[in-house]
Amino acid sequence: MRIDENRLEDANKKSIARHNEHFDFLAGIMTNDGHDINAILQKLQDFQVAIPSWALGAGGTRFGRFGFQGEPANLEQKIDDIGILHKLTQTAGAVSLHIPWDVPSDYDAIKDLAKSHDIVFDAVNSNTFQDQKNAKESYKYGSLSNTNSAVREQAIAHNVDVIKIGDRLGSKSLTVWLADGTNFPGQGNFQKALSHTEDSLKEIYKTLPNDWKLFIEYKPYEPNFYSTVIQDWGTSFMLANACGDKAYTLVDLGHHLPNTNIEQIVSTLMLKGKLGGFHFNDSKYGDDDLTVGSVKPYALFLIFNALVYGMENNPQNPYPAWMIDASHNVKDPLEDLIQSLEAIQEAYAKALLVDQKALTLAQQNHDVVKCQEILQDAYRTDVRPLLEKARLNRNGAINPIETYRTLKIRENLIKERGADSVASGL
Ligand code: RM4
Ligand code: MN
Ligand code: MN
Repeated sequence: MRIDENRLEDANKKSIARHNEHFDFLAGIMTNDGHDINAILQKLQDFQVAIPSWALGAGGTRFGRFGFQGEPANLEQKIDDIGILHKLTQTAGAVSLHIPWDVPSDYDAIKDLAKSHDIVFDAVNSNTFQDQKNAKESYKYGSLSNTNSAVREQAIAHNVDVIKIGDRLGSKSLTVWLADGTNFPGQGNFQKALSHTEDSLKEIYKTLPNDWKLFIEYKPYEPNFYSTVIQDWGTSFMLANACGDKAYTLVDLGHHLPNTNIEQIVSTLMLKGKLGGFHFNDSKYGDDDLTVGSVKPYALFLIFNALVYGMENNPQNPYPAWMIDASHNVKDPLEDLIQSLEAIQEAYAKALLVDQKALTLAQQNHDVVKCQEILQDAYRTDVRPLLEKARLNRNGAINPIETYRTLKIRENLIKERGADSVASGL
């Protein structure tokens, strides 16, 4: 299904007076404070986040899965869902495919469909954490790190295939996330596992087209609980350096032990020009994959503050690839994604309000109180009217969730696809 322009406009008409009032008030304050509103709006409008093809249905846990009705049953329908998100929010202009969960059957058709929704193909993701039907070798004891060279070769070949698939779609990057690790002390040899992984990544890297990037994701634990081969940003950074200039670290917000200072990691990577990709989500305990900004919005703002600083001061770091990597157990996936997109834009807008000059001065003067005041002044600003304006400027919805509900989108999807359609993914 597609959103009818006229109905979207009607929905906006109902909120426009309220929006104008709020926007004018905020614009007045911002102008007095010396901010260039149009420049900030342009940055918000340009900020596009990829939606993972595996996040449009119910996620579930290892204890169970509670489906949603009207889930997208194939790649075409997934792209249609992202089209709905993009139409409403104007910030979801990309899709990130997980292979083999979402292998296109007709490449031209899928490219045309994405184009018709104004969606581009972002990073492609390989999967060597599950055994596929008829696979010769098993990943039970690891993939790129496996002690058995036949398994490593199969995993390398899969990544090479994923690059080829992505290339046909116009993707420019491959994300590698490994489940490799051990569950028990003594089960594996740390040094051998790391060396094998490095060698395997180098093999994959060799086949990367010149204008592509390799993103190496890290995660401290899960599915293995004693050790993970690429456990932290340092290991990922080391492997990226070993591979070469086109290899980068990918930060997934949920892939850190509790209380890790992620903004400092972001800063270090950008200083070294090695922050390639970013997976947004939120968590309380681990890789919880919750809605962005739902648990720790201030931490998200501090991370964005580091990202904005890096984007403005680190030309050595390429523009990062942004993606939401979340899972939906109890919310309608589309509503959950709208909330995540809103939280991302909100944190970004607030970070753009930080008075960088004043902050530098306060830091130089060791005025710790002032430093905190500057950050929190930006954080406490209600930037929602700015987000509304950015969406309106691109013909999106003033209030995406409300519009989603007014237009009865889920009800329509259920009518179209039925109550028992199931999306592929985890
Ligand atoms: C992992 C990781 C990867 C994602 C898989 C599905 O925890 O975050 O990015 O590809 O989940
Ligand atoms: Mn991830
Ligand atoms: Mn994850």
